[in-house]
Amino acid sequence: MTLSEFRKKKLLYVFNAFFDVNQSGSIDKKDFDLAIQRVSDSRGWGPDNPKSQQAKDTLLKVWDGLRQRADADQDGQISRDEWYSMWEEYAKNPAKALEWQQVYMNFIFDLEDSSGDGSIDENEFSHVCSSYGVPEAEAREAFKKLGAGNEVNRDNFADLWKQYFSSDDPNAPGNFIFGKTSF
Ligand SMILES: [Ca+2]
Ligand SMILES: [Ca+2]
Repeated sequence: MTLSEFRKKKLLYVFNAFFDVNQSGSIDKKDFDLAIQRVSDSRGWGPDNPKSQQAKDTLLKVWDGLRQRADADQDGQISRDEWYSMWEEYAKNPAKALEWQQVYMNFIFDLEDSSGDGSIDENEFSHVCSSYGVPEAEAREAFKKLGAGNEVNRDNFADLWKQYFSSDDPNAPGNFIFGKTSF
């Protein structure tokens, strides 16, 4: 299954908005250092806060897993093409996601579930999506398009996540899981 242009656009959005934080055109350790800082700042966690340390451990684990799997030419950078081919592999069998992909999905879920009650509501969702650059009104519309009602629990989230990264259907509800309504 080759990567459609539509799926490439979705993958590129996540690459740019969530991973290539310093907008250098590739993903490396520096992006993760910035991401860790950004998450702690947005939550108001000081460096001594255990949650800050936890976010750091999680994101460094993600970077390690990503680098080991995706950095085909081993130059310490994940290029766009390396990113695409990794997700192309994922889409062949989303049920067998790599460990870092699961860790990252749970990290984003926990980030959005700021009240920690095990589900994400529209306010929590739009708050996090807009911190990654999506206009709030668009994120609110995206939340409705997820078709999950008022709350998205972790199981729904996992199903929608799989659709985002593997579906070519422009109407799949999972396309909206990062708050974008069009690509
Ligand atoms: Ca970068
Ligand atoms: Ca590389």
